[in-house]
Amino acid sequence: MSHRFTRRDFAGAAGALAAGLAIPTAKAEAQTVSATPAALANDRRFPADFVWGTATSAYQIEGAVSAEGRGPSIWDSYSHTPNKIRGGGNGDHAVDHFHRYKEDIQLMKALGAKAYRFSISWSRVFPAGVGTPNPQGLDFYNRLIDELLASGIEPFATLYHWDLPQALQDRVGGWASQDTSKAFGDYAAHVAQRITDRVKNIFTINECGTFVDFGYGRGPVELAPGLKLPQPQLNQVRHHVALGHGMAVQAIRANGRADTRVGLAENVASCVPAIETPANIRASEIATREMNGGYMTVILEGRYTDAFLAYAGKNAPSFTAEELKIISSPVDFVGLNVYMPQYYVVASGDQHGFALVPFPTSFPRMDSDWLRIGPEALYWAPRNVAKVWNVKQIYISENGTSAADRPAGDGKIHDLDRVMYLRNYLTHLQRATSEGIPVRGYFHWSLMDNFEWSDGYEKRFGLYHVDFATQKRTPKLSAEFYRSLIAANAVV
Ligand code: GBH
Repeated sequence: MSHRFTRRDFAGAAGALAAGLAIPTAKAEAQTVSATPAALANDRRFPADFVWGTATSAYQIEGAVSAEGRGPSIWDSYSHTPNKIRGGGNGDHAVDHFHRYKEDIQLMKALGAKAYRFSISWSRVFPAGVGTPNPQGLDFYNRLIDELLASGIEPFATLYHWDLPQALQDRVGGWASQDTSKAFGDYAAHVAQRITDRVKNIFTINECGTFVDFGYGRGPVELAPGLKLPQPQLNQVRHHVALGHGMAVQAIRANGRADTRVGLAENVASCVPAIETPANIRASEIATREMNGGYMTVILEGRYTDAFLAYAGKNAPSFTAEELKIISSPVDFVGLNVYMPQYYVVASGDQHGFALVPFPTSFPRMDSDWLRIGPEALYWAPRNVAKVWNVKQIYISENGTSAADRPAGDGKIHDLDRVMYLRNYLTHLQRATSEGIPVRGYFHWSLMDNFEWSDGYEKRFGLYHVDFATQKRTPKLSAEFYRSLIAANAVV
């Protein structure tokens, strides 16, 4: 029997709102999966050994910025500079993960997640970036790693998620100098010696493309250090970051256990065919290579493309053949951070072989202005990376969304928009794995709400809501969705 809404229902609801009464909402439990038909679940299943996890980064969650000998990073200075961060927040306390890591590991366990991607704060390990290590620095990560393993959760460590030691910024201009690439290699060697007995998967750098462009190219307000370098210097920074990645790969190989696997986590410019015609699909492959020329292409091919160098012209970075060899040291896997389609692509008869279609202003977005909704990016990003570079092991190292999460009258967070986003994106990821595209795992960004860089605490990306005043963690509806999905190993 169906209930037809009448004018009176709407009038009643409006009246209740006007009177300030809460309209009863369904309990979160009742809104989630009851029984997924077996046939449907089979069609929508992921590979049996697919790795489901969550992701975070050090400065965004840890707090405890002066604890146990940690040195300052560029994010401490940047976030304490007036007018850089929405709402004036900083990571001094963040979500206090430094002290609450055990509780947070229980949150992962409750999801049934089997992997966790976290980052190590360089300035905890080397307070001045180089020189004398602070032995207490790695103690925290050792405790975290041991607790994860005891809970049946595989640790995936990222060595650099944007929190450069301030001393390196002050002394050599950060990534503007090759000294920082070398220092990063030394830090990677030090960490590899000490954690690879237990950590088998290491990401070198998180999103070269993002922190270089937004930290060194678009200042004064975007990301630390908040610079706006002229093009030639900016291209040189790019090259030094790619070089730092390569030096770290070599350092990890030389200093870690033989079974250590190394990769990077890049916010790949995902190029999606506007309409799936063979010509547009081919164009999206060409675009993938060209639009990722600064990092993915040089890292996976050992050369800057002709178009990249022609476009840069006299602003091109200076580099040697030896450096290109280091940059392209073989990786074991590629991590892709995929939030949205970066470009919609069509075929073109000109010398580029592709054209970018402009986004209409009405293109839908999530709670962050930049976060365009295009679920098919989670198919096309890994599909094109596997196709263009013959990559054999891919992880989705980040995917997720902000949402305007507010606890309802019943204290629950009914983030239907995040559930909608995830259901659709993961449907496209499942399309990829069902076609044999080698995606091995997925890390949801993020485990819990945290310090969202220049958006401060005003954008929430977590599966768990955090009350920033009390540090209380509460599962959102999306946590329940993700738990069900992991349990079914299928889109539910
Ligand atoms: C990731 O970057 C980060 O790795 C992670 O730390 C972060 O918390 C998460 O995403 C959520 O943002 O305003 O149009 O100029 C995501 C990629 C690229 C998103 C740059 C924000 C700014 C775009 N980011 N972008 S715009």
